[in-house]
Amino acid sequence: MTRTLTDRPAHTQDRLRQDAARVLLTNWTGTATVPSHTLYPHQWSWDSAFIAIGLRHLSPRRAQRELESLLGAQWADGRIPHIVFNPGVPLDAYFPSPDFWRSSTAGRAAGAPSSTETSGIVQPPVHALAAALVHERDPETSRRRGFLSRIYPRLVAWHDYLLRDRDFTGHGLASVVHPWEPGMDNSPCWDGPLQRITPAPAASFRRVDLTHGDAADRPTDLDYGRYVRLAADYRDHGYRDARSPHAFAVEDPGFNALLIASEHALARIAQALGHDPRPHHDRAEALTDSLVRHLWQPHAGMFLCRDVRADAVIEDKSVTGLLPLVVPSLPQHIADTLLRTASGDHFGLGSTTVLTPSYDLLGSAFDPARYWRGPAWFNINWILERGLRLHGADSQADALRRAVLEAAGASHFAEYVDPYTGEGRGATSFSWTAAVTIDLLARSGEREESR
Ligand code: 9WN
Repeated sequence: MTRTLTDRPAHTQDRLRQDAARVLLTNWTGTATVPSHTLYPHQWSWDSAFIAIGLRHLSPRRAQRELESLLGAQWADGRIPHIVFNPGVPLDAYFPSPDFWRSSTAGRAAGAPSSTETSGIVQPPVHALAAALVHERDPETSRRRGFLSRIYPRLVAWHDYLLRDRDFTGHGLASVVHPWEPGMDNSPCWDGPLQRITPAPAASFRRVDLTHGDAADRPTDLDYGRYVRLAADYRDHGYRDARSPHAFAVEDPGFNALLIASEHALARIAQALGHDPRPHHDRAEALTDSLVRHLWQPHAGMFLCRDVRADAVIEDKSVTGLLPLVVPSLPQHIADTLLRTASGDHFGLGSTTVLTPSYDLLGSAFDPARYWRGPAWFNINWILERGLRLHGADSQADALRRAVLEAAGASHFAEYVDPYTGEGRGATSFSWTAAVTIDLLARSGEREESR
């Protein structure tokens, strides 16, 4: 049997925890944590949620501030922007920069803040889950600071925005309107819908990501041109969903599964505040029914994305279709099938892969190195570890936890890794990799807190 990190003496785990803590300390800016000082020098939405989940073990207060600073940039319509820009960072440090998004002017009618620059799109709604976990780690500090009472109405407004302004089909699910919104930018799932988008001319923008990242790992220029076109179109329609053409619109199972997990977390938050949790449970159950009715695909053995504009299923198997494992009241036969698919030939969990890949190992677009087209990501594997445990697959969850810790330490907290070898790719000292490491170490050998 291979010796794994958690079989080693405790000081190895202590060392890993210290190293991970150092990453979060170094990436802290005073109000928030950057994903990476080189590649992503601002605050990112779902990154901050995962970061808070790790930070809660180091400093519950700082974990609360991480979420509070993100929510401080929330728009009046309820959206949480995917980037909150740090005014102290030069414009040319990241593209698209604040002068591209122009949120405070172009987004004024949609309720963008006037004194903070942000992007205009969103990322997966992991925030209520993070807030509940942060509170539950240290309820005393949380109560003293009034953390939940301040954050709860904002989280409710966030979910309301998604289900009010982003339900384009009437299915009761939120759609994403840009490949950056589900957080899996370059997934082969978007190749079909993106074909319809005329790319912005290459000379009209300058990519900064290639200064820090390897071109072979990053999205192509053609894809970037399309990302820019979609974001510019949204901006030019004032970021108002009812008025925007949204040439790209997709119902993504992972995005909606995280919304469900977060709606259940809102119920826990409501309960802690002495409010009625039932409306949140009811909404979570209604969302679960819609997710199953519209995105479950028995022929694939998993959930698949839906191209809203083409009114068609996207047949690519992406790890997003396994993320509903994190939904508590999934019908048993669906949970069982998902567990089989995760460990089968397409994802190889516990057999051919070290960590769950982002995309189908057998898919023709599979690439173990290129962004979201195959590599394994640590936040995604953290979600799956949770989902496995939730559905009683404890030994698989334990094995995945050990594998995440091993790969995180060996890769110096890489942004993502080759799913077969665990070899690190992208940035190192990446914040959410360090954060989920700290969380999984803290939970090793203990029973999970309430979900
Ligand atoms: C665009 C920050 C973000 C993550 C995303 C990841 C990548 C940005 C980019 O980095 O996206 O948002 O420039 O590629 O795909 O999931 O939140 O870590």
